[in-house]
Amino acid sequence: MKFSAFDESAMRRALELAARGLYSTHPNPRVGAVLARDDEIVGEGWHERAGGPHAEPIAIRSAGERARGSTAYVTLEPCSHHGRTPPCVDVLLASGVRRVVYAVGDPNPKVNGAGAKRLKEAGVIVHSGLMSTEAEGLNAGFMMRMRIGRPFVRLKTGASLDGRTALANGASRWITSEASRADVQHWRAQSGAVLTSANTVLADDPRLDVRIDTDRQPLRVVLDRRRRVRKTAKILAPPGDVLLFAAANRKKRGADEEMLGAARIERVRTARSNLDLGRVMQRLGELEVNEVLVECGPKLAGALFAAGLVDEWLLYVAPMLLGRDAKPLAALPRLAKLADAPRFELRETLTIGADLRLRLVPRKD
Ligand code: AOF
Ligand code: ZN
Repeated sequence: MKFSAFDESAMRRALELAARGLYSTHPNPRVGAVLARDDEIVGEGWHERAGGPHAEPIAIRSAGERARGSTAYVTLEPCSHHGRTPPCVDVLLASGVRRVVYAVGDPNPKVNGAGAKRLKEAGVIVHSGLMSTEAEGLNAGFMMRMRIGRPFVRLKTGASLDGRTALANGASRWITSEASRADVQHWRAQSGAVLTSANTVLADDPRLDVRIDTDRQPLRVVLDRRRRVRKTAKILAPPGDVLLFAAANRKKRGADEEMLGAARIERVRTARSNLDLGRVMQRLGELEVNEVLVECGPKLAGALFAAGLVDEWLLYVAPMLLGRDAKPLAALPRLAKLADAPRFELRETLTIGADLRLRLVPRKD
């Protein structure tokens, strides 16, 4: 066995440290590092924000002279490139670390194995794969963006026991309890962008901002194919940037940047008279969004499921009934047979205030 019980506990600690950057490292990954000698932790560090130091140099500095001959536990493969900061590999080598254990490789094309290679070439013992599932989970968005160019998409919906999300007249606010709405704040805070549709903006006029104590607001994104959102919509008000996606129009194509108040408008092509959701997500990837939280009604939810663009689904269930005239969770084409029904794996259930929160992932088979 490559890893001892101490290795595991040190990596667990590094993951704990990495998680401190949950709301702040965007667009960088959350990374933690621990230095240990003779099964004793002698240094700790975590990456707080892009532009600031990486986890490894902080841990090395906190260990001082004790870094020499130590083992470094890092939740991500140490970087080998000159970015906003110098390569961590150089810092590790200069410090005299003897062994490096990392959880997962860094899929950033600028690193992608080169960090591990340089350490090995310099004679450092390198082991990887310890607690890789946990480390992947912490940076699911960064990993996905680096690998396939688009962000990790998390859909959030609130529904009644009978799976209804809004009355027929559109009224949908306050179905779930205040505790659930407070919980949603944490998911927004860890997202690079929060996305909704013009339908939701017109029906609910949400702000979709973060109101817990963080100094970063996610980009707010509205899919507004037909430019129905007005300047007075609350989502356009500060704080934070707003981006509207509208249908590409062949006629007027000026060089001028289109704006709606302070919000920027970008044009994307349509696919079967809806905005091409794959394109939208790819564009958000280009804008360095790692995680998108989608808060929307049945139409967009259905389209995202149909496009295979939901990576995780947070479903808050309120103990109430809304009846069959109320709106469903997702507008899907009529199913001819049960075998065609989209199915999910239940990853977690949690009681939140008076509600139940389900965390689901689409079943791939
Ligand atoms: C590490 N340790 O703590 C982090 C790493 O612009 P920079 O210089 O901050 O570089 C960002 C890239 O470095 C990021 O895309 C990812 O590949 C890696 N992040 N690497 O060894 C860290 N945050
Ligand atoms: Zn680094």
